[in-house]
Amino acid sequence: MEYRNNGKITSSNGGLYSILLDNEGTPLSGKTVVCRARGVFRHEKKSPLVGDSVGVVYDDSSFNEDMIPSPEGAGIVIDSINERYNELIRPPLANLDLMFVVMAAKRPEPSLFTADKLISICEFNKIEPVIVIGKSELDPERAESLAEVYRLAGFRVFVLSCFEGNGVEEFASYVKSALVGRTAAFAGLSGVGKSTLLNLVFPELKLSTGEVSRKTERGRHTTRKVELFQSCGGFIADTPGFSMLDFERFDFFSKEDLPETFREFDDCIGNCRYTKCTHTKEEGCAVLEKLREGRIAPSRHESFLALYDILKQKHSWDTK
Ligand SMILES: Nc1nc2c(ncn2[C@@H]2O[C@H](COP(=O)(O)OP(=O)(O)OP(=O)(O)O)[C@@H](O)[C@H]2O)c(=O)[nH]1
Ligand SMILES: [Mg+2]
Ligand SMILES: [Zn+2]
Repeated sequence: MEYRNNGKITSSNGGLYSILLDNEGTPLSGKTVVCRARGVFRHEKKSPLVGDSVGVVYDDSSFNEDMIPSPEGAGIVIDSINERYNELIRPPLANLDLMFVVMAAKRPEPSLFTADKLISICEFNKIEPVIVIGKSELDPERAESLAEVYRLAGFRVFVLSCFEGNGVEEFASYVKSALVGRTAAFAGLSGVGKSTLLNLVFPELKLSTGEVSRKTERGRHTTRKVELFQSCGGFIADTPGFSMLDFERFDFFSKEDLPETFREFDDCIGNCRYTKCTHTKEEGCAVLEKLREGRIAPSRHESFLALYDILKQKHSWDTK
């Protein structure tokens, strides 16, 4: 007999996907199966992503008499991918609602540009960014000044230290309530402490954590793959930390879309002297005025300029 069941992809490994099947009353409902996708997805260049909601087809040969699914997915296949409401290239995830953008006060040195780029990508994709400044005990003043940059822009910000524990409880209760019915991910540079923090909030995960090199002060890419865990009525993902380099290499949206991904520009848009104002250097620009008044953090506007430059070049390649 053939069965059809929907589910969510929680991890992928060399073309094999782990899928948590929804409760739909088929023999394997509620269980995690491992399987491949139909070849047609390869031709369509639309491979399944972690976070995808998919339709799975299987038959009686796919499980034994104890209802244990076949480990390598014999007889089970991903038959359809439901429409995504968003998808990210890095971290590779679909259908994300919430992103914890994690930075360390120190070790590794925070990269505001990387954080701001990640935030813009989230905003463009309607993913709510929440800012986490970790390792605060290493430099409490720096942690506070970073937090101020993002509070000023209107984000929810948590300052915490996994080592000393301050701020962790408040963060844990926020995560647990925010997760209900949603999918969230932790992202940031390698070594900022994403897996360490996830282990504190969800001790049952027992994720591996790594060191930060003393010499380069960079993380060692301990987390190697994106994996979703079910908790508090939702899903949470740990992701591999990126290095600054690999994060710079992909393009995202057009420069015309950039201003709306800076939420502190919202009340300025439409109030500039020129309707085609780029908010980079024009006279009578409402964004630049708000910046001068100290109501936009200088680092945020610098990131805007840097992203604008990248997107401008992208446009000239596209039209060549
Ligand atoms: N000083 C200090 N170190 C911390 C804190 N939290 C985590 N660390 C350390 O930072 C290092 C990196 O932590 P991980 O949790 O592996 O970092 P990650 O962001 O998951 O790194 P990747 O998996 O490589 O992306 C480890 O040595 C942790 O012990 C903290 O609050 N303070
Ligand atoms: Mg990790
Ligand atoms: Zn302007």
